[in-house]
Amino acid sequence: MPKMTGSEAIVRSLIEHGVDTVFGLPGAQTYGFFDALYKYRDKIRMITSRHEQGSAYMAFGYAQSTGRPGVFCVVPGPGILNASAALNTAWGTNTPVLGVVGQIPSDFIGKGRGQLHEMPDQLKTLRSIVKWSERIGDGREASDIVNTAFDKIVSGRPGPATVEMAMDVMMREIDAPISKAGKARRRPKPKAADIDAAAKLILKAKRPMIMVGGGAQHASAEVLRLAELLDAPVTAFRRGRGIIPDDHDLGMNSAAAYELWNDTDLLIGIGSRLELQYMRWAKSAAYVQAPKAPPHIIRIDIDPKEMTRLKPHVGIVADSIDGATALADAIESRAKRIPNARKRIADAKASARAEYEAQVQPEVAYLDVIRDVMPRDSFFVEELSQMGFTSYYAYPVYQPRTYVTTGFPGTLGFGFQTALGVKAANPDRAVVSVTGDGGFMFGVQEMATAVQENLAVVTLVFNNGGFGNVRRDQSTQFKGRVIGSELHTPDFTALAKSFGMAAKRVTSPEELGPALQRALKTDKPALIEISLERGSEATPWPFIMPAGFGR
Ligand SMILES: Cc1ncc(C[n+]2csc(CCOP(=O)(O)OP(=O)(O)O)c2C)c(N)n1
Repeated sequence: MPKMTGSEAIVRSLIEHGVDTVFGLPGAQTYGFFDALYKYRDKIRMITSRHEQGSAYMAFGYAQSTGRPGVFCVVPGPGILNASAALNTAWGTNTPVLGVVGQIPSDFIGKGRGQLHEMPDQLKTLRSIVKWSERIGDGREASDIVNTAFDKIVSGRPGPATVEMAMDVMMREIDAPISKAGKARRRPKPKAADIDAAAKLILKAKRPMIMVGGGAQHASAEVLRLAELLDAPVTAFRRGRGIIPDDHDLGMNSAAAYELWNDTDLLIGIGSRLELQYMRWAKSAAYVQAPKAPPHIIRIDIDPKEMTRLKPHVGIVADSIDGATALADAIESRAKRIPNARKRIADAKASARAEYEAQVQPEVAYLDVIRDVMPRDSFFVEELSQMGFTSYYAYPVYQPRTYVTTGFPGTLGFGFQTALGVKAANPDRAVVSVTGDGGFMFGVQEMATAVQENLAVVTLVFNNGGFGNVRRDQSTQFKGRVIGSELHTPDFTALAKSFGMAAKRVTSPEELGPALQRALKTDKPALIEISLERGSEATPWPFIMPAGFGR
């Protein structure tokens, strides 16, 4: 067997799994790993971030935009803790991310002597925040443990995992077997009794609605087949956007779908937590575990625990493809198209559009311009901002995986860093990061990464001189007691130029269109700052949480 270091055993296993990019930030405990990356630099591209949160969010962007695992490597203790917000985002959005983490010298682990980067119990801490975490105590185990890690992050409900290795184990030479990748993805078969029960409910329904989430991103064709058998509208909140294009007759954004909600007698959730229906459209803080009909609820989810978190009337534990196919097969010969359904959908879409166009300005005007310029297959990376919230419904999405989101973790600042990973994974497709000034400052240093690696993301910074959402809440709900939300901001265009980026400032949607077009054409990282007057954006929230927060 050939001699190699423990680190090399990990890197060769990553290659076995088809990994072509590793994001990271090196340090003493990962020198061995980076040296192995050097050896295999013709197979794996290494992209260095300027902060570990950037490394992990880039891996997250890579994974969410492709569906393939994203990989990052950081030092232990402060390095992995810096990356932990992104691990939380990957957990919350079921995104397959693998963190390779260094560890202090093996003899010192758990001794509390205060080795560089030591933390109380790294493995236990990580196990409490990711789907699966393991230590590779011997390089000869590396290949098997990496295989298990990949199996964990893509099987069942996908999610993040970490593997850690002590710095001495990383450097130690071993005779290592590299076992082949590729355990089959486990897919539970839908139970016939559940399919029968669901088919009965479907055949009785007069006004069904389908809600898709991130768990159906790979199941466009199967979801569409089911929807077309019934002429049922298909909606999504964030992670499920693009599965059915917004301009398809049956595709509806969430604001439009709300107009049909009161009449809905059957909700079919596919790979979705149904956050929209039971925590946004219903009062957000009201905890209801088992909603009463109407509407009846059918859920297809690969995670059996989901069926107890929000109890459906019929639960189908299956992959979205298998569940939707089984349902379609079961009803195909008996399903009747619902008369007038397509007209009702078209009317609701037009009426919702007219309402938010009238009420949510200037956000909708800016989003229209962006959509107009960006190609159909381009990626839109949202942010926690006025533009990002409005984009949940007012930015049409046409293809799976092209709307990249932080989901319920809601991590301010994830956007720009994530967009760089999206671009690294999709160099031939356009990527726009749409962010507020507050969120952009979380990852501002990664402009250096963008320039160094020529990650041609176009970043739109909507500068309203504050944490605008917080400022509005304080003004309206706390009688104007504004605290901690007014911000001094830099001259973003000058800042971007100082990093070597092209940059421009605009002040209207009319100016943004040509500026965005030009920026896309250069195929280089670019920033456009949009100056807004403080407090000038109308609230996007009535179209997301019509019932408000509260019980
Ligand atoms: C990590 C994290 N910290 C704090 C928040 C709370 N938060 C939500 S929106 C927001 C303000 C966002 O400001 P900005 O990025 O400038 O966008 P704007 O609302 O002004 O459009 C804050 C602080 C959060 N979501 N995530």
